[in-house]
Amino acid sequence: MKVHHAEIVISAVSPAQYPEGGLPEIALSGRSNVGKSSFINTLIDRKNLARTSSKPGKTQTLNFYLIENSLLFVDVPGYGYAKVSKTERAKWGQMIETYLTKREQLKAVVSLVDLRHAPSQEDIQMYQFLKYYDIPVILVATKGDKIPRGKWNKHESVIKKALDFDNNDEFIIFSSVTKEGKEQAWQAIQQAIAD
Ligand SMILES: Nc1nc2c(ncn2[C@@H]2O[C@H](COP(=O)(O)OP(=O)(O)OP(=O)(O)O)[C@@H](O)[C@H]2O)c(=O)[nH]1
Ligand SMILES: [Mg+2]
Repeated sequence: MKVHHAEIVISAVSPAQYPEGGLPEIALSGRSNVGKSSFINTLIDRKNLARTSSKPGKTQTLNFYLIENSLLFVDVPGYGYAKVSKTERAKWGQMIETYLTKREQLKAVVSLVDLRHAPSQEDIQMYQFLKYYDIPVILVATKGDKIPRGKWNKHESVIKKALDFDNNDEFIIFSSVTKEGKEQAWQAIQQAIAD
């Protein structure tokens, strides 16, 4: 898909600020630094609309990006950032849980993990949480450019096994550097919106 128009609508801290209009939403979840913002930028062909940084834990709000006036990407703050206080972590958990379980126009969650590593405990929890609530998941394994192609299958197996992956879900190896998996990701997103 070629994106001509993309803009940030709001950085929300509470449900009252979520955009109205009922457009379908696709949320991005994953540990801090896994590449959520880079994924959005790659899909919409922008360098830095969704802010990326070398500083993990930077995205602290739910950031809604309007794409082609037809759908919204919701950049969710990353988990697993050590330097966050317990209180902040609990607040974060509440905000995400409310959004993920109550938002009617949420069509799917793109759950990102790092292709290089076995999933963390939090990655596993997030995936199982989404399965429990029957929220459609698109699993995206990022930073594919950092692993030689010949080893992709092995890494994919490790991730699937740890997550107890449901083979009905989409699994996409992705790279924001080479754009690997970009078209597959768009297809999965459009499918999720159509369902
Ligand atoms: N080599 C490589 N680097 C990547 C890829 N995706 C992201 N990165 C790098 O990883 C770092 C973190 O990327 P972000 O997109 O900011 O990660 P995030 O998940 O949005 O992080 P938070 O907002 O802190 O939760 C940046 O330095 C990116 O350039 C990828 O596919 N390949
Ligand atoms: Mg980010």
